[in-house]
Amino acid sequence: METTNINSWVDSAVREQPVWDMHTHLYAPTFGTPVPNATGQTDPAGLLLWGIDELVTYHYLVAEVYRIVPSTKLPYEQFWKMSKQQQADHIWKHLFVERAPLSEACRGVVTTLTKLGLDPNAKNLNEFRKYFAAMKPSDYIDKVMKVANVNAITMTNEVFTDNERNRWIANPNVADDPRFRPVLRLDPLIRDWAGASKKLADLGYKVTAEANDASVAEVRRFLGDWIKKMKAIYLAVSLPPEFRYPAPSNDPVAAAGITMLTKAILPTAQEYNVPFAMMIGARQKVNPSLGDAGDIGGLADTYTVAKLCADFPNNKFFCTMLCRENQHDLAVVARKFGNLMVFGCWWFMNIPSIIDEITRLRLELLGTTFIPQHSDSRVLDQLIYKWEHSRVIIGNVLKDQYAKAVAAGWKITQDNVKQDVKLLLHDNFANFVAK
Ligand code: FIX
Ligand code: ZN
Repeated sequence: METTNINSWVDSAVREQPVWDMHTHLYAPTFGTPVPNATGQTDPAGLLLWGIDELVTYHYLVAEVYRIVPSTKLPYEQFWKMSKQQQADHIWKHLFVERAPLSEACRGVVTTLTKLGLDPNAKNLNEFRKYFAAMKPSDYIDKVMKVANVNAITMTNEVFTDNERNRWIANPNVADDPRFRPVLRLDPLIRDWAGASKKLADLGYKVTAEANDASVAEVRRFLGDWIKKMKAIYLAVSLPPEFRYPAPSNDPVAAAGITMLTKAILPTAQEYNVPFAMMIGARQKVNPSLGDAGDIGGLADTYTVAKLCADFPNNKFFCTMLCRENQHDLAVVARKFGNLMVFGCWWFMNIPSIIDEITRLRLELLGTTFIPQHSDSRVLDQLIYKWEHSRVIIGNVLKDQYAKAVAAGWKITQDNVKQDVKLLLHDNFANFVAK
């Protein structure tokens, strides 16, 4: 069997297979957009971000520009007081005009503009602003999904954030857009029971600061209410590196979180037959002045994931981890538990050298029984570069793996390649969330 045939089969399969993007921070246009556009309707607190100024002020690029113009020269407060356009002009000048855009986040902006038919070599953003201002958000979503070949966008719906929750309360049909799927995001329930319980009490749930049976029952009612309201396809949390199950004995905050996880979240997830996604390893606000860009990762505990999968065999778990050193062990844990679906190259893992490494070890340990990537896009147009870049890497890894299988004597067909790619880019996720 000619390798060139197989390689061309892989190239066409990864290019032609529509992706169901399982984790993004994108929103349907009904959630409002602050971006100037052809409809003339903007909402300063709107949640759908797109266009050049949002692309260039992505928090990854804010972090990177502060490595060039330090806060001693441009105090953080001064930067955050600048308009979005002024922030974008500052970043464009220092990261794109005055030096080559070599980081993954910078190259992503270049890829996106090129794939949209724009010239990324412009010295300023004026022409790009005119291009995006002429777009209507919903039409532009269709355009981006077509260019990126993404046929479903999974949202992150932060029920503990007032701006988002109030949009759901004002319009229960706010997410009725077939291109988008809701996910109930629950971080405070596990990370900060004290804060979460105050918010729940304000919403009329009879909880107290005690993570006792009465509070657990009310949290289950809250979860049921919102799973139904959102039609959530899974529940999700981001967890710190020190997340442990069972909880350490001397940590009442962790103990309250584990109580809510084991007595409220997982039983309710099982009751509604929705998976629970754990994104583990984010140490938040280590440089709070950078806002969303101020987090780092840290070594987490894969045995905790194994114990949860073992103790809750009727729950389905997604898991991704933020530390490179956790990736091999997490794939080994997935070999032991069919109720665990490992996914994505999350955040600081989402760079070509590490995507290649993680995808290779996952294929070698798990075959095609994992989800290689999610985009984590916060700005709609990022779907274009995040999937363009990842399709190339996933394709290269698959080519090598097929070549090894063929060298071992196995005969491959083009249908096999298409089926494998469909599993990796779409069906492994679709099947895992199916009721
Ligand atoms: O917790 C999360 O969903 C993280 O993905 C985000 O908080 C993070 O800022 C991000 O966008 C990473 O890519
Ligand atoms: Zn995310």
